[in-house]
Amino acid sequence: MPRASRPRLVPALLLLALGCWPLAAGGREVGPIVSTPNAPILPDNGCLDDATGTGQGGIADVIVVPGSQVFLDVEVELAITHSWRSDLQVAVDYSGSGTGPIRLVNNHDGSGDNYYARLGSQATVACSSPSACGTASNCSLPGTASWCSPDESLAAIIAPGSGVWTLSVCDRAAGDTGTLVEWRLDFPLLDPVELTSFTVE
Ligand SMILES: [Ca+2]
Ligand SMILES: [Ca+2]
Repeated sequence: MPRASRPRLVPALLLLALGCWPLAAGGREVGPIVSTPNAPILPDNGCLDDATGTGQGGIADVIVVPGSQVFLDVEVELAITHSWRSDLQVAVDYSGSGTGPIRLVNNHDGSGDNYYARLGSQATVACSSPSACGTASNCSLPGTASWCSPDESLAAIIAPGSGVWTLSVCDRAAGDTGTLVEWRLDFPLLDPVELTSFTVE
């Protein structure tokens, strides 16, 4: 799967200043860390007027990343079956950040089935785009997940890593339902960190 590459100096320097460093190095990727709840997204039309799309009123599932790991980036992969994709509202919340829930998906496409996508801040195509999950023909089959950017950027999480990650999914309209089959966290490495010369006094 293609990846845009771009050094992110500011987070790297921030991590240095905090005395931490991503455990992974040398071009590897950490993950995926997988949860397979295989749970129905209940209830139908159950977002409880959740206009912000943070999954309120649906189901929640948790991944706990152990240890004291800190990374530069995070991606969330979704495997959801549904008979009317635009019913879905999805958000992720990380205990280690002060951002609150980050809205990943809200009202993408119309009647298209299912939602298979890998959501990352480095992707240049929005998941709501017709070339990603915005048409009935894309984003619908296992193993063909689009790599695309969510509604709100995961880059808001400055130092993703260890802690509790909660995915919330709800269904915002009556008539069709679905199931959260699986979701994954990935901590991809960006380009090798480029450090320009600087002095510490
Ligand atoms: Ca449909
Ligand atoms: Ca529905």
